[in-house]
Parts: sequence; C-alpha cells; structure tokens
Amino acid sequence: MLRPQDTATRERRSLTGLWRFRADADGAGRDARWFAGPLPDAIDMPVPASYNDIVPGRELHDHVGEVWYQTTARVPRGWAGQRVVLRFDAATHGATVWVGDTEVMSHQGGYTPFEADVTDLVAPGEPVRVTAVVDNRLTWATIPPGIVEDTPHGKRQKYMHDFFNYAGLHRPVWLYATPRTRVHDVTVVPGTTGDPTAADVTGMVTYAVEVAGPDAGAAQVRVRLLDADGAEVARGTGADGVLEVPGVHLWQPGEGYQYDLVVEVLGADAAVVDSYLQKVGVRTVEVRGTEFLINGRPFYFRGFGMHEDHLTRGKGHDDAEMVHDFELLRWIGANSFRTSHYPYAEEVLDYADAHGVVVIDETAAVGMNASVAAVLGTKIDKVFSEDAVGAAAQAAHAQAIRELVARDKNHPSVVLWSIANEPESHTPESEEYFKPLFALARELDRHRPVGFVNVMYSQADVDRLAKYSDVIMINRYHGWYANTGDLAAAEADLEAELRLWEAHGKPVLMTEYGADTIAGLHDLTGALWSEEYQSELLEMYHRVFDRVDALQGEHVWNFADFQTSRGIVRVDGNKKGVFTRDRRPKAAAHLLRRRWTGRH
Ligand code: GCB
Repeated sequence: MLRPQDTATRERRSLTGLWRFRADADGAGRDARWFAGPLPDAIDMPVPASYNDIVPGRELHDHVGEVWYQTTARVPRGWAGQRVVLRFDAATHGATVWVGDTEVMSHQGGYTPFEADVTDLVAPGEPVRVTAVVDNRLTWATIPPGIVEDTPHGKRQKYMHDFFNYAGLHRPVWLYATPRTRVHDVTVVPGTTGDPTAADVTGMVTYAVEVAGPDAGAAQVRVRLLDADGAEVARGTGADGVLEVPGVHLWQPGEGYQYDLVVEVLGADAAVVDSYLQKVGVRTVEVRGTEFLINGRPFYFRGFGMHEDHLTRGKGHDDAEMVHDFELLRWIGANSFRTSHYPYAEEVLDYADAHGVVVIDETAAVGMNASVAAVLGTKIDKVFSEDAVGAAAQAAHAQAIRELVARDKNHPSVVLWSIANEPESHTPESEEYFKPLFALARELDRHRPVGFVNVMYSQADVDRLAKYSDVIMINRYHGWYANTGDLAAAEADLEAELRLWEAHGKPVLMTEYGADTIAGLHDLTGALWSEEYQSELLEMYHRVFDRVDALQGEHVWNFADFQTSRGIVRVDGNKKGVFTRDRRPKAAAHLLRRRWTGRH
C-alpha cells in the first residue's frame, strides 16, 4: 500500500494533534451513535500516542474494550475534482471509522495501515467530522492472541507476550488527495547483473506499477530513475520492466544510498495525470551456506531487538524519539535491529533505508507459547488447537503477513522477514499451523529470506520449523532463565546448543540474549539485576559467539527498558535494556560500544 505523498499531482493533510476522546468500557457508543455528532463527555487526547498513560490512574491504563476518537478537519478547497482518501497509519488493534454519519471502513491488526476512498462524503473547503472507535481487545482470533475474561470486577485482558498492551492511534492519520486515475501500487525488486562485489556493477531494478481509476485502461506509465543528485540514470515505459543502471551506486549497510523512481501515469495527450516518487535502494540479499550476504559480502548483524516504547506516549510514534534512538544505535555501533514484536512505524523504515541500517521485519505474531505464558503468569493448556490458536488466528496471521509484505516490500533496509516470535515449534500442531504461513510469505516475496524466531523450549533436537526457515533465529537466556547466575554452566550449555544449530548448515542469528538490570545497582559478587552481571553475561555470550562460525549476528535483548503488564517477574516493566527507558546508558552500553566500534 502506497504512503501518502506531496507531489505535483498529490497532496496530503496530516490529522495529527489533539482529538476528542472517550473510553467506552460497556460498548455503548455504537448503539448511541456517538459518531453522529460531537463526541459526548470527551477529553483531549493526543494523536499519535497510546492513550493508556496520558491520564493518571488505572482506569485508562487497564481499559479493556473500545475507545472513541473524534476530530474535525477541513478539506482543502484545491482538492475539488480529486479523489480524497482517509488513511490511518495504524489503530491498535482494531478500528471502525465514520466520516460524518457514514461508516467507511473497519480494520483488524494493530500495526499496519488502512484507508478508504471518502470522495463522495467530503466537500472541498468544508469541514468534515472523522470518528474512529478503536478496540484493544486481544482474543484467539487476533494477532497477537489474548484472552478477555469477564470477572465480577470487570473485564480483564490476559496475554502471553512480554510487553504492555498499549493501544490507540499510534501513528499519523491523513487525508490525502490523488487524481482519480492514479498510481495504485508500485513494486520494485533491486538486483545486479553478475557479481555485486565487482568494481563496476550494473544494477537491475525490476519494477511493476498498478494503475487504478476510470481511465486506467487507456493510461500509459512512464518511469524515470534519478540518482541522489537528481540526474536521470534510466527510464522506461510500460507498467512493468527492468531498468539497467551501469556503475550503480549500491545501498549498503552503513550507507543508505537511494535512487528516486519517478512513476508517472500519462493521459491520452501524454500529459502527466499522476506522479508518485518511490525510493529505491539497489542491493542484493542472499543466504549461502551459513553466510548471510548483502551485496555478495558476509553481513554480521550487530544490534538489538527493540520496542516502540516511551514514557507517556507508549507506542505513539514521535520523530524526536525515533531519531534519538537511531543516534544511540549509531553511537553504540549497531548496524541492524529487529522490529520485535510487530511492524514498526513506516517512518522508522524510511529512516533505516536512508541511513543504511539493516532491519529484520517481524509480524505481530508473538505469545503463541504455553511455557512462555506460564513464566509471565498465564496458564494455557494447548496453544495450537481450535480452542486457542486455531483457524481464526491462522487467518489473521496470514492477513498480517500479507499486510506486512504489502507495506514494506520496497524497503531496502528490510533483508529478512520474521513471521513469528517464539511460537511453540516442536509439536505437530505447530508445524501444521506454520507450514502454509511460510509458503505464503515466500509466495508474496520471492526475493527475501524468511524465518521465525525460536524459543528455548523448542530446542534443536525437537524443533519442527527450522527446516522451513532460511535463517535460524534463536532467543536464548542462558545465565538468566536457565542456569540462573551460573555463567560457567551457562557458557558450556550455550556453546553446546549453538553447535547443534550450526549443524543445520544455515546462518544462525542470536536474536535475543540479555539479563534484567536495574540501572544503578552495582555489585561485585555476581548479583542478578546488577549492572556488573549484565555486562558479565554479555561478555560470556560474546566469547561463545566468537568461537562458533555459523553465528552470523548478535542482537541483545533489549535496546531499552520497556513497559510490560504487571507481574512478579517484572519491576516496573522489563529491565533488560542496555539503555534505561529514558535512554540513559547502563554499563553494558559502553561494553557493547567497545565491542562493536573498537572504541575505548
Ligand atoms: C523473550 C521474548 C521477549 C521477552 C524476553 C524476556 O524471549 O521474545 O519478548 O521480553 O524474552 O525478557 O523475557
């Protein structure tokens, strides 16, 4: 799905700011038609932001069910005759939207965009009322899954993943205008002829353009590829084709060089009807034996599993926080991260593209594991069954994969899809569930490797899903959840385990390792939760990593401390960050910086 843009033929208006807001714990608003007029008894709520921590107290923090958002926007006068679209970059986890009194769309899935053509419902120059009801409930039909319990004390949301169920309008909302006949979608697949490591490489950009609208049948497509200085390096006509770029400037880790693909729809008289600008980073990705190659060269992942998580705003996108997080990644010497455990804001991927940061892009399929759930305090009997994660979840999961690939397919920073984090993967039921989902991801994108992240409860000797993955991604907590406090035993077990995974003959990535650490707690006797223990544990992992050839990457868990649900194994959230939640470094940050940059 294309992002809204300002071009010669397109214009967008951001609806971010303060909206009117009201929680609706009893679900009364639909029957009472709260969309049909000014939202009654509303308070101010910033968009984008999670609503949970804006107002002090438990009520909104722990709210289960629907909440209402409303704003009024004026449609620019200049949009007369254009097609007008209303787009939400995300609504977590589901939403229904009205324009005026008319329901225009519903969407499930908290981290991907959705939009509706509202041309007939708006008048240029006139105000329009936009109302959204957003539902934070997680069930056995949602990704991620959860359980809503009706108790004598109210509804309670249980979930099996380890981050707080922040909800609301987390990303920008847009009204935008396009010509009626327009570019509907663009797909680019970059490649090179021959060896991408050669001195003079020819880039091959395969493109496909979809045109929609009343005159789509008669429309012509023209594409021009411009280098970063604006000079045209290739052009093509027709809805699809291949552009050759002799002496191509490759996109690479650490250098986010991008071309601009100017896509134009031409009318009968060859006049430009619509133009859209698609960034293109030319790079190749390949798994060969135990190596992960970017542009034909082995790439070693250094970085983190992260979260979209900040004080006050929760999962709300913010450019200042985003750029600061990227600057911290640069400071520490990270070259990559995983969008654990859901698709991040598109702004994040744009930034990664532009700065050469490598991304493992993950769906929101997390918490499909009874053993992990038990650690976090929820009991489930059988995860993969019709009473729990069954056909309904699988359909939602398939849709989540489709929407992720549709949104992120053109980002050069994305080099690997992760279709789930830590599902149970040793039972026949889990294999039956996942087999078609791997096939779907491959069918949707034949050019990127696909994998999932393995959990410690489904070790190499029993796991049934690694065979479907191009890359082995594992999260391991030797020295924390296993061999707690005993780093000597942990070191032996970790190495033994990695040797088993190495036998698969695929690249192995350690996608999580770490220890909870209270910033400022110091101890010289190996005390858990101390800054010293976190550093010692990471050093132990690094010794092992440097002995195992198939190991192609290290992503520490986590970049920063983050909020979770209440529980006796969490102290104001998960403290495995190497930065605190307000982004101050723990001792481990300096250790990682030394390892990853060689700086002392
Ligand atoms: C994991 C999960 C992650 C948790 C982490 C932990 O394996 O993938 O979501 O936060 O462990 O700290 O327990």
